[in-house]
Amino acid sequence: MKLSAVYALPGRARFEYVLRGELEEILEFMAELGYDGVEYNIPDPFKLDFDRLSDTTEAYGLRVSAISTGLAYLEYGLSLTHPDRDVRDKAVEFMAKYIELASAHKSGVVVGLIRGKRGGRSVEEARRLLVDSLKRLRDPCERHGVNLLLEPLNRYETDLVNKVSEALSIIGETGDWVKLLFDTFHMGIEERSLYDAILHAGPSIGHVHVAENNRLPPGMGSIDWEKTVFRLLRVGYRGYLSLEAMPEPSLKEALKQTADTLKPLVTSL
Ligand SMILES: [Mn+2]
Repeated sequence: MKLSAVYALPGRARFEYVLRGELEEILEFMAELGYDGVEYNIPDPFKLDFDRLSDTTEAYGLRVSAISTGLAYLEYGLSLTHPDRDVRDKAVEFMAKYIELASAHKSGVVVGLIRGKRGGRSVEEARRLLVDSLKRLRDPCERHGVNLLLEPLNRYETDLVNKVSEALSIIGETGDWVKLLFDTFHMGIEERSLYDAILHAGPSIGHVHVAENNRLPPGMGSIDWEKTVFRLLRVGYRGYLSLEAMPEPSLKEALKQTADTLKPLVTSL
């Protein structure tokens, strides 16, 4: 397994659980701590010199671990289940562009907040729109060798796909080019047991976000990380553990705390 952290590219939307700041300074520090990759949360994939971003990342010996898309939802209100067909089309267009960018490092593209919310509609209706929009992305995914990463989120952030079982049922309809993104913070809220939920998700897990039960960096809460990592290994997961937590007590300490907690586990087990 490899270590990564989510970095948000500049934008207007507030999203507290990511790294922000001078990119090269952060990349240099991550490289020193033994991180392997960085996950970029990109507000607008059309307004970005991704080649340059990718070159800068590689210059520090890091890879792009994933591309996350929550800022496109927060800044532009784009969602794959929006009641307005034009907005859904725009969201699909954004996703296709993210997929193209992700092809450079064969990293997955996250379907988190951009899935949208039910907002008074039936589960069936919102779920059908989600499956339809995801299916429209199958071609670009296959063409670029990229997976989508469907992330169950806790009930306070969305009312559409909160649990592992719900994500697995969607994946059952789309096919396994859609993988499950397992976020330890969200699953600690939604599942009876975070650790058993890893076994339930099994080989569908395509990416992992790490944060404590209190959304602080690993080592500053009550999650048993040895058990978490062991369970992930048991289901055959070999991908990234990507930090998505409140950068406290400071950004650098959050990165160090995470590396100190997880690096010994991923290298020894
Ligand atoms: Mn997450």
